[in-house]
Amino acid sequence: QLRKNRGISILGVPMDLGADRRGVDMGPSAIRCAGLQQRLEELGYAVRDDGDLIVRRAKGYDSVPESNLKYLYEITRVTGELAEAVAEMDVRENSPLVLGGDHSIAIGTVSGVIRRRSSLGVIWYDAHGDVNTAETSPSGNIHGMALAAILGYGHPHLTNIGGSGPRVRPEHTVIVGARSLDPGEKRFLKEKGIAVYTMHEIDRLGISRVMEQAIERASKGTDGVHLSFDLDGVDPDDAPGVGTPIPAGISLRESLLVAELLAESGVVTSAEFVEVNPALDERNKTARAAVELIAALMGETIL
Ligand code: HAR
Ligand code: MN
Ligand code: MN
Ligand code: MN
Repeated sequence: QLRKNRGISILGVPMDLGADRRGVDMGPSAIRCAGLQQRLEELGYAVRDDGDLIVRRAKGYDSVPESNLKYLYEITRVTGELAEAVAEMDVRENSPLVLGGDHSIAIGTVSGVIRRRSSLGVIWYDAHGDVNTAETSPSGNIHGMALAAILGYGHPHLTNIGGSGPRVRPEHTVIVGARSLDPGEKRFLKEKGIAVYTMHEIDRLGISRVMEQAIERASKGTDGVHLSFDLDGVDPDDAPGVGTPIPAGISLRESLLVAELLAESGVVTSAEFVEVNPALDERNKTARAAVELIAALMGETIL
């Protein structure tokens, strides 16, 4: 649990290669600038900032021949390192809090977390599904393939990062906030029976009931839940600093309730906040939203 008797280890992954658009590499720095560490210390946590991993700036697309997987080798290397670093954090009894970077880093975070647990649930908070493979991806951008890789689908380079085999089972995987899914992703999600709470379900049921169901599904029969929070799940009016904004999203207000409900449930054991792009932001608004969300997730309440 993300409890006050545990420490928090922050690790930044300044990578934008999976998004193939400059800017998200500045995400960790922007979130730190927005006052993350102090905020968590005020909540009573022992916070350790492990700094950033090193990401090499590529000259061109490095990939296997005949593949549309952009920057496959460097992404594989960095996420492999991330898996090791995260596994090490758990050894020290610290809850991992990873700052992205583009969403491809989730492959590394989850692969590191799973080493210490027999089974993990994942809540994937995102406007997108990120369940493409090389075959279905319209872009070749690996951030759109991260959840598929975690579930064991995709190019072997991606599915074998920091381990092998599926890291998470479809019945323990929940997507919240989806509103932009490619045709191949829709097929994949239906075929695997993954719970997807799109904006339609959120509007019909309300975010509170959606989260009740999401928490139940991700935590039942698992010994931990990972929150993979893509800031583009939040409505672009509240979080404009993201690479692929999709309108009609979850408000910051509802998103804060999501974080508070997760804190109340006590099931979350690790988290990452990704896709903050300061180059597209308005006065660091999106990074500041990320800090608000992280504080709520860690137990901050209004009263
Ligand atoms: N589905 C599209 C693709 O695969 C776009 C998804 C990427 N955007 C993200 N990921 N930020 O959540 O290219
Ligand atoms: Mn994503
Ligand atoms: Mn997204
Ligand atoms: Mn189960």
